[in-house]
Amino acid sequence: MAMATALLILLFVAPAVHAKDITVGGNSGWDTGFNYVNWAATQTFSVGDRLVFTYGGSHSVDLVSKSDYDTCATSNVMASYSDGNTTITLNSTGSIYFLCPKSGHCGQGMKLAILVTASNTPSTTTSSPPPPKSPTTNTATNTTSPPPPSGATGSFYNLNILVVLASIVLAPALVVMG
Ligand SMILES: *[C@@H]1O[C@H](CO)[C@@H](O)[C@H](O)[C@H]1NC(C)=O
Ligand SMILES: *[C@@H]1O[C@H](CO)[C@@H](O)[C@H](O)[C@H]1NC(C)=O
Ligand SMILES: *[C@@H]1O[C@H](CO)[C@@H](O)[C@H](O)[C@H]1NC(C)=O
Ligand SMILES: [Cu+2]
Repeated sequence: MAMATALLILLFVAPAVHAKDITVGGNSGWDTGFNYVNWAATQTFSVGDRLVFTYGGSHSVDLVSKSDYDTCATSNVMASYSDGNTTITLNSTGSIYFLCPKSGHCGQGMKLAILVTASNTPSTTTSSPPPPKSPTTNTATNTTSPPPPSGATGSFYNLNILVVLASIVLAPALVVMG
């Protein structure tokens, strides 16, 4: 019961810690007159997080190469957005670069470089272990099935060892209790 509760709590908490939405520039959004280098240094970006760019009609968001980022060029634009509320899912680790292609804006600091790191939250492997194989499933579906393979014999053997160990550990306790 305690085990089940612990698992439930894990499953409940994990998604909250997992992916997060990060509004670029915080309350300032995506605009001129803001230092995105300083801002990015205060954030952590992990795979699965989402960048949200919020901006008015006088701005856009271009996903660019490092050299374009460095020189405020738009010769290598990989994606371009101008909907005013652009959500970018960070799919992979490594650096990713954005800039505003509107005239002069990038030069005024409207550019963003971030380093995406691997998600360091507990993965699904820890929160949901695969259910143990049940040796009864084979026999239930086919009454004429051959004896279970050696794997099942092994687990039966292990079970016996467990029972023996349990009796060794529990016997003195039972004596004390009795
Ligand atoms: C912007 O997009 C995000 C996520 O896609 C959404 O949650 C939010 O409501 C949107 N905001 C506006 C003003 O449309
Ligand atoms: C992340 O993957 C989604 C779905 O495949 C895709 O639409 C999106 O463009 C990707 N994000 C980046 C930054 O490449
Ligand atoms: C039951 O197992 C036997 C022996 O492996 C097999 O020949 C037979 O086809 C199986 N029957 C069904 C319904 O799976
Ligand atoms: Cu702009």
